Amino acid sequence: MIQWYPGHMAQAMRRIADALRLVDVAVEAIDARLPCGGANPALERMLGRKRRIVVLTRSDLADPSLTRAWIEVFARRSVTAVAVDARQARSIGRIAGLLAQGKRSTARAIVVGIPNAGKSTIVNALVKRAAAKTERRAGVTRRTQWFRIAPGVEVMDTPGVLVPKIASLQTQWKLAAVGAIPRERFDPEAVAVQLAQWAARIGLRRLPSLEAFAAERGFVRRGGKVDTHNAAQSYLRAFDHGAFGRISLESPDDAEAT
Ligand SMILES: Nc1nc2c(ncn2[C@@H]2O[C@H](COP(=O)(O)OP(=O)(O)OP(=O)(O)O)[C@@H](O)[C@H]2O)c(=O)[nH]1
Ligand SMILES: [Mg+2]
Repeated sequence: MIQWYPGHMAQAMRRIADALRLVDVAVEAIDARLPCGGANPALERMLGRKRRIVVLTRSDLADPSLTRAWIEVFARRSVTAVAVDARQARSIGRIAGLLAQGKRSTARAIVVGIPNAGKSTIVNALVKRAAAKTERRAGVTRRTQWFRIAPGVEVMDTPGVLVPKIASLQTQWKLAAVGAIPRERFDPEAVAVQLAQWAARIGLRRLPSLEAFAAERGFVRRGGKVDTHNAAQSYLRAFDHGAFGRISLESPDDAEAT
């Protein structure tokens, strides 16, 4: 069971609630590989009727046809969703375009989402400089902060917020696999095994079993014993770098995701 809800998240939720009164639009960053489980229902309830743009980040790592299917799901719920590689300026140009498209042009926007979803990367692309700190791990941004996009236009970066209790075991390992939970909070071996078993179950042959991966990559200690801990870490890293190809962990067809 993975549990992680540090104090700064509760505080961030309060700060976000306060800031929502000031903003015209909320940009919700969601990892394209996990469009349902990677959203925070508490955050979405808080957004209420606020204008919302969903930005599916890491679409470069997600299955393109599933991402298209997800965008249609959002459209059916009257939510505008765009798929991006947030590190690419061209992608973010589309978000900037959407911000300018509202009833009246945006003066203030807020970027929200779960940890490591790519929020600060989006902010940096919007302000066109590395203003907010980004890193390949969850929990980098610790406080809310305003940044200036253009004269009279501001965007707030916020810390990633999870729900205090992640109900589904499937969602727990999937959140770990996409990097939303810090590495020291879960057992990499358990998560890697779940990922490999899930792939086998749905017939995704590009993901090897953890044993096959360990053997192939030479994760063997002296005496022939397999170093499963390091193999599992390497397995999860390979997944997160797209070494197994572009893989989405949820399909709109999954009963779980609807
Ligand atoms: N491949 C890929 N990597 C991305 C994308 N967007 C962000 N990243 C990377 O993901 C990592 C996390 O990005 P951040 O912008 O720090 O994420 P965050 O949501 O601000 O994270 P916290 O502040 O910890 O909640 C960084 O290493 C980014 O370079 C994307 O679209 N594609
Ligand atoms: Mg951040």
